[in-house]
Amino acid sequence: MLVHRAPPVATVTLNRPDVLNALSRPLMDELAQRVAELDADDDVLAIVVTGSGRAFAAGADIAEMAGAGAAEMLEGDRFAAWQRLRGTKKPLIAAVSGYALGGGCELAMLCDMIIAGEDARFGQPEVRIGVMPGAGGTQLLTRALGKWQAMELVLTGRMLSAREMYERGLVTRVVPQGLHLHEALRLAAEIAKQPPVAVRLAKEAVQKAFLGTLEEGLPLERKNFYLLFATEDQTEGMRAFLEKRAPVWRGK
Ligand code: CO8
Repeated sequence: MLVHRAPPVATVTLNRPDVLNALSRPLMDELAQRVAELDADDDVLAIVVTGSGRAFAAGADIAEMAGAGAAEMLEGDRFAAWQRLRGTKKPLIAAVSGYALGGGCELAMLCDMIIAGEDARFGQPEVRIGVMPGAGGTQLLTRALGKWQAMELVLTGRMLSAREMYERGLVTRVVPQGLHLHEALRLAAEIAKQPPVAVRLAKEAVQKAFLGTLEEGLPLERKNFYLLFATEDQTEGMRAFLEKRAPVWRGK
């Protein structure tokens, strides 16, 4: 794993190109650890996750899982790293080129935004190797695409292009091949210019809209909205607007 810290942005690069960045357990544990460190780093305000070589990630490491039994899979708590990543408070941006399959597609979907090169291919091919998605694929893809389109992808294992996924709402933006990281970093820098507490609470509210009900989401949105009136950045942001000048954020 390569970590490039360039405050206010950091990039984490999956670096097993020989196996298309297959998400082995050590790789996922390291990814969760590195992202947690960046999440706790006051100087980093947005995190980009990307792949290397021909893939973002071609899924969980099949060689590692092939001989496992059900009890071993259950006891192994392989999803702890995924759960830890889901708790990331700062914006996570997936910069996808090449294959984002199985766990790779799920990792991209775990991120808050997905920037994809024209060459990106998304899919949940697990059914073709006798299993099914296990790190959120059936749930997240269904919420993103709707039942009828998600069902086709999950039951056939078909891949869709970046543009097809953009049209279906899963991809934030498609860019020419080779520019995915550049565009993701540009987006990360743009977000990093915003007041960080507002970004954090707004991310939490959008996540709630995606994962919870309207009854849960509306009160959380209101609570976070009120909470921001306790920040210096709210005072500064509104004052700067009225004084027709650029705000200077303090991050509190
Ligand atoms: N795991 C392990 N090794 C892999 C994986 C993988 N997922 N994908 C590719 N590789 C390896 C290949 O074995 C090959 O290694 P070698 O050179 O030693 O033979 C190398 O990467 C290059 O791959 P290919 O030669 O196959 O390259 P192609 O261009 O011919 O094909 C494909 C590219 C179409 C992407 C093909 O590699 C492929 O189908 N890969 C597997 C895709 C897949 O089935 N993914 C789903 C895996 S299961 C999963 O993700 C479940 C997630 C559940 C949550 C995780 C919790 C544990």
